[in-house]
Amino acid sequence: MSELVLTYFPLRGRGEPIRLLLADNGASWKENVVQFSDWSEKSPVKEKAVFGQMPKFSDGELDLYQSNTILRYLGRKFGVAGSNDREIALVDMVNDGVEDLRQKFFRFVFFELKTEKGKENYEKDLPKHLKCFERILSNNSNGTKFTVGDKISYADYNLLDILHCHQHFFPDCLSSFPLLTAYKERIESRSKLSEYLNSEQRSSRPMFPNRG
Ligand code: GSN
Repeated sequence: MSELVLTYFPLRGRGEPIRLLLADNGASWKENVVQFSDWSEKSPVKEKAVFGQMPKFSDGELDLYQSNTILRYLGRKFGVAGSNDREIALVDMVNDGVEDLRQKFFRFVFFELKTEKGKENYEKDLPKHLKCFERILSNNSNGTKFTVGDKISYADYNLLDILHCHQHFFPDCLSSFPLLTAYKERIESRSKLSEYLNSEQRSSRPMFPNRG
């Protein structure tokens, strides 16, 4: 297998769902860490980036940007992108739903979190979004498996990460969602994933710059 390299800031951020996928599927990858001080309009790594942003993921000669493109690529590479046309479409749909929530979450972290009122409003609105994922789970084997079908998919790694992000700020946010709570615990206890989640490299990587 060719060398897999994730180029990103020293953060979980948009790199983390990719790492969860790689870890759970037993892949070895290299971390190419770009420090914030080395990132500017003039830096070669930014100039070369197709959209001027990271993460970048390299599989041998192939360089990919856009975190969801990378997830879909790795999903296909490791056989975790849905098993037929129906599942492939549903996995894509769930992943787009996670992306919508991630964008709301970024706005929260970078703007709304600055005021008590902003934080309160976000917390009040959050169950409306989490409920959508609870319902997705209940519609697939009564919530006993994954978001789609019988097998984990790249959308599940992305969802697990966005749940972690929310629990960081709102530790009880899943308390009224029994299926999401059990789903999260089930995924976290998968052996390779649990090894990664408990690793030093993971716990030493902050979720966001200067925000813990
Ligand atoms: O999903 C993606 O990879 C893109 N749609 C967004 C990538 C992105 O926003 N990258 C940020 C870091 S992660 N998030 O906040 C980034 O490279 N920021 C530095 C910059 O100069 O824009």
